[in-house]
Amino acid sequence: MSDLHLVIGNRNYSSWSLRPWLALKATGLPFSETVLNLYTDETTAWLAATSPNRKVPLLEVGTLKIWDSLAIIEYLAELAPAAGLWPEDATARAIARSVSAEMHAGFQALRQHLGMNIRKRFPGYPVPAAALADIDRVQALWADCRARFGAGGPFLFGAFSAADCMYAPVVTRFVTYDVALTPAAQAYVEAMVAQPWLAEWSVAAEQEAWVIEKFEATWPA
Ligand SMILES: N[C@@H](CCC(=O)N[C@@H](CS)C(=O)NCC(=O)O)C(=O)O
Repeated sequence: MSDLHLVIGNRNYSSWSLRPWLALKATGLPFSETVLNLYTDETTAWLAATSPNRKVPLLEVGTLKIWDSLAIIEYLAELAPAAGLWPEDATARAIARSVSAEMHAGFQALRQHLGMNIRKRFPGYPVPAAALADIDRVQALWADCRARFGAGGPFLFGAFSAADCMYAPVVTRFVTYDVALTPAAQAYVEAMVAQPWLAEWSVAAEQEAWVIEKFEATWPA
């Protein structure tokens, strides 16, 4: 097998980068990485020359380039089936794929109004009304996954899975913006915050020196 090389963006802000990075960690396979400071002229030019969709994440496997977070996770699930990125049970797997696709395609208001910013804390953040429906839906689907499939562990499908990779940046947003959660959702957030790979990423995000002003929320001033 060729070497795995993952190109990602700023750990503090790049939610799409976090997802496949967690999945790569879950495979246990060795990999190298390039971390880019996004939205600089240099990075934009580099991505235009290197990444088919001009974005991160990008997984390079020899000459093969795989772009898009979910496509990378699917590739890794096939490459390392023993990692159990998708649940073994067919019903659980179908729901895990559904909630992952829903995350990938949706929750625009949540993503717009509560941008990932792992370093920041906004106690009592006034969540814009537009994002509340997304937050309710996230909590409902988390509760459904936990109730139906979560008996074997603290994650959405019990053991850590691709669905947790997909929702990890929502977990960090809920922490950053001090979002009031149901007890069940709060318990899941705490399990994820304690998850060693997400904790490792968060420490690296804290230590990252790059600042992207347009992603720095201005509330409170
Ligand atoms: N649908 C893509 C979204 C990727 C994406 O939007 N990446 C952002 C960073 S989180 C990016 O590369 N932005 C850099 C740019 O547009 O120049 C995925 O799931 O991977």
